[in-house]
This record gives sequence, C-alpha cells and structure tokens, in this order.
Amino acid sequence: MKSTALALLAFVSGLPALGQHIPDLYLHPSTSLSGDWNTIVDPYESGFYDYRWNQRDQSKDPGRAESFFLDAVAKDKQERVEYNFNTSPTLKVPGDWNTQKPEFLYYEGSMWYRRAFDLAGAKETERVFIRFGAANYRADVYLNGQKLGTHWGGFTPFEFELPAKLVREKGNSLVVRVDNKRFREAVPTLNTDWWNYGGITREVTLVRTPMTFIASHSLALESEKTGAVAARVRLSEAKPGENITVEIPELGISQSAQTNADGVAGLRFNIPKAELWSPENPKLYQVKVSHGGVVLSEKIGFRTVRTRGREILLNGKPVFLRGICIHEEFPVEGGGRVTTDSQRQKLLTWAKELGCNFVRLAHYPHHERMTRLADEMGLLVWSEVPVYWTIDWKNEDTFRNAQRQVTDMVTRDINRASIIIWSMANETPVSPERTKFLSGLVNTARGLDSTRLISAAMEKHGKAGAPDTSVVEDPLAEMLDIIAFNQYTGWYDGLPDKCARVKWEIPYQKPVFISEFGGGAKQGLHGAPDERWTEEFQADMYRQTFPMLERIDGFAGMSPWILVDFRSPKRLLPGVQDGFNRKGLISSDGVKKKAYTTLQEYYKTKAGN
Ligand code: GCB
Repeated sequence: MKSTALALLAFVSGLPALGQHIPDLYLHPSTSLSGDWNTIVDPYESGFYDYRWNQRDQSKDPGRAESFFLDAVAKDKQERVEYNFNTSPTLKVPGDWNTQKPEFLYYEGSMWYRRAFDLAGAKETERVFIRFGAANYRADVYLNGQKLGTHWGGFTPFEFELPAKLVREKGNSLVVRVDNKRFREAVPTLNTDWWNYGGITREVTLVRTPMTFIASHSLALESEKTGAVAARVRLSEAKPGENITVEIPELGISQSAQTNADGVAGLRFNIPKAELWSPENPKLYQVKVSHGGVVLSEKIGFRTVRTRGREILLNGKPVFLRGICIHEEFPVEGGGRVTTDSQRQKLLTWAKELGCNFVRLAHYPHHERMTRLADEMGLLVWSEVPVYWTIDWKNEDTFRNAQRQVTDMVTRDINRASIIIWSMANETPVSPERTKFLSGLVNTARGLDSTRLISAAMEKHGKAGAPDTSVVEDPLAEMLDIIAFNQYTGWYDGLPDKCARVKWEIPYQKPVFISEFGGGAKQGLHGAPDERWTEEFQADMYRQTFPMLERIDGFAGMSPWILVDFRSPKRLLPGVQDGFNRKGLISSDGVKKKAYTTLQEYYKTKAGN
C-alpha cells in the first residue's frame, strides 16, 4: 500500500449499499434455524422444471403436483401430489450433504430443503430477514410458496427480507433448493482440487431489525503512531440526520455523529493508549455501535498493516509470515465441511502449535467464525475468493459473480484485525483477458478497503534454456502489494534435490510470499527419504525447500500446502490417496506426520524475525 491518505479515501467509500449483502445482520438479534430439515433429492430437477424444461416457479400456474417449492400435501385421497416433505428424510443444517449419508458422497445436483417455523410476536414496526451463512452453490429460496430470490456462490452470506404480507405467525414453510452442479461460467468453475460439498453448509437464521437499522459499520486504525481511528456506520435507509453513537468503553470512547443524505455517519477519534492487536497480543476491545436504542456489539482489534519496500509491516514493524494453508474441512468426525466452533478451534490450534502466526484460508472465504476466532487466538489471515485455475475470463456475468464474492468477503470481515491480505485468485494462467478480469477484482477490493494488502497466488515458470532458474513474471504483479506464488519444486517439478540448484528471478521490489509448496505423504507409510508418498519423503522435501526459499530476495513469509489432508475427487491412487489430497501435515484421521515437526522446528528458528 502506497500512502495512508489514499488508503483512507478508498476505505471511506467501502461500505456496501443495500441490495448487496447486509453485513450487520450477523449482529442483530436472531433465531437459529439450525437442525434437521426435511429434504428431497432431485437429480432430474422435477420439482424445478416441468417436462418441457420450463422453470416451474416462473409459471403462472405451477401446479401443486410437482412444484416442490409449494410444499403441498395431498388434500384428500384423490389429489395427485408427487412429493411430500413431511415424510421425507432429513439432513442437518448447517452441513454438507455428501458426508451425512453414504449415498450422497458423490452427489452433485439439486436438493430441496424444507423447514417449518413460527414467527410469534412479529411486530409491524420491525423487519424480518432470512440469513444464510452460505449454501453451495446456487440457492433458490421460497417462503410459503412465493419465491424470495436466488443466490449464486458457495461461500459468502446472503439474505432475503420476508415480506410482511407473506409471513405468518405459525406454520411458515421455508423451502430452499440448493444446486451444486459445477459449470464452466461459475466461480469456481468446473475444475478444482477440492470436493464440491453441496448443501446449506452454514447457519440459517431469522433476523429481526427495526424498520431502519444499522446495516454495516467499520472501524480502522489509520496510524499506529497517533492512534487515529476512522469509523463509518451505514443505515439500511438513506436517512439524513439520524444519530449514531460509537463507544469503546475500555478506552473511554463515546462519540456521536449524524448520518448524511446517504444514511452514512463518519466519525474520527484517537485511541493513543490502545494496545495494538498482534499475534503476540491479540487484544480486542468491545465496540458498541448504536442507533435508535439498538446497540450492536462486537470485539474489534486495532492494528495497521502496510508494506515498505520488500517488508511487510505490522504496527510499523517488520513481520515474517509463518503460515500454513487450511481448507474448510475437518478430518475425523465424519469429515466434510467444518460445522462447529470446536472444529475451527482445533484447526487453528494445530496451526498455533506448529508455530504459525499466519494462516492462508484457502480457496474461498471461510466461515465468519473462523476469522473471529483468528482475531481471538492471534493469527494473521489471508482470505481469498474461489477464482481458481481456469475461470471463464471473457464472461461478464462470471466477472460480476466474482466481483460480488469479493465484495461480500470484504464487507463481511471488514472489522477483523486478523485479516491482513485479501487474495483475488489462485494459480490463474496469464492472458490479457485474465489480467483484465483480475485487475477489476483488485480495484473492487481496494475501493472497498485499502487498509489491507491485496495479493493473489500466482505461478512461477521455468526460464527457457535455464531449467534451474525459476521466474515469477506476471503483469498482475504490478497491481499487487505482495508477490505471492505457489511453487512445487521437488514434487511436480523435479525431485527435492532440485531445491539446492534453483535460482530465482523475481523482478519486483515488493515482499515475496510463497503461498504454497508441499508434497503428498500417506500417514504411517515409512521408507527412505527418496520414496514418494512416505512421511520421510515429505519431511525431507520440506527440509530441502527452506534454504531454497531463504535465497529469495524479499522472502517475507510462506504458507505450505496444507495443514490437513482433504478430500479431492482428483486424487485416486489406491491405498495412498483414496480420494484425498495427501499433502497435509496432519492426516485425514487427525494424526500428525513427520513433516509437521520439520516445519515446527523451522518456524522456531524464524520466530525471532
Ligand atoms: C495447487 C493448488 C491447490 C492444490 C495443490 C496440489 O497449486 O492451489 O489447490 O490442491 O496445488 O495439491 O496440487
């Protein structure tokens, strides 16, 4: 990041307008709809399309017999209704369907979810929203037979307002069709190296708000020296003259301001005595934001991050990022998508024990509790969108989808001190179309928040005629704050002894971050260090990689691939992979491999940096 003044200007505009995801619904009072939902698996999409493949929910007369979103039950013994949620099996929400029932392990397609709920005591003076933490990938949402809307994208929150006329005190029917079929124009696209877990994978809540309510707020420390904080609060309506108060009781801060014509209030104050947040001291302050008697409260840490030449500065001091990559997947306990705080805590504790001060949350925005726990536990975070490998770069809808995912990621987590890097992509092939697409995302992220660093996991290439020279050259690099790239010397590129020969050409005066390296090992498989798939091979590869990375000018950190083995349908070697990417330092049974200790020892030596 170049200048703080510029950074601040961009930051100030960085609050979402309504119509986009409303971040603060997460903090308003809510009722959980977690639990068992009745489900109908619908591989031929009979509940969604008629026999001419017309979308039933667009028909004036969709017919009760097959339109699953109507949640109908035969009135008498004569009526033909070809489904029944009441007598259908259940799936847990939140949760992926693949690991809940053996018959769904490989299922990619359409699944209908139905949950009945009451809404006792709803007042005319309040609004009710249904909020989804995430559903993968497409969700069509219906209340009492009426469509509320559609959302695309598997890892970001979304919500719909429940129309007052439609909602009942008792017996509401909420039907959600979730479809995780992969397609070329999607983000991510057809091809990934992770399991395409389908389902309502994060919590669903009913959120009640006043008619006008706090939609988003952000507080950012501008300078570690002065303790100057810029705060912005946006109301749900463009109402001027509304009183907003921001309080940090522990620091004796209580500041009020009036909203402008856009319903936005800006405040500035100084907290020179505040303890700055860092991995060593993850100090969080209770912050209260209020409007019209409603107080939203959350814990926020204050820190600055910027670059200086080839260094990353946290609170003005150089920091080396001792990282590890993590997928949002938990070993043991049935596997699959993480659903509980104790699983999240365990993943982050493994990272801490490894000696990490940093985690790369790959390859999509993880659950909001993950970044909140990182705040509490003192782990710096790289957060990314699933713009992975070969996206449909020329497609404008694909770009808008990716842009929306960037927006929803940034605005959801704008107050997380742990997050220092927003990443726009992973291993995307260089071309003019791709660079234009990614530049658009970089500009979007910076426009929303330039108090953080922007990067992307790029690739390295061999130099023509010089097989031992690795080059990082990518026009995208000019736009990024950190030169990050994945490299697999010793695994996809030669054997580990190649590491000793590699020379690096990285022509950018910016910090260099190795966003991935690694190799596969089956936990419990032992042998000589040159025997692939053994724990010894993996550990030796790590050992040979460290000095190679040390030779890189501006080497500012790394996040090896990966903390835990994870499911991937691309990884099929029987007896070794069996459907898992085995590059984890911990197995899919939760057992540490030798390389875990190898990295742990290296991080001990780096901890003083
Ligand atoms: C990569 C990808 C990651 C893969 C990994 C691998 O470069 O970014 O998603 O899982 O390599 O194991 O090949």
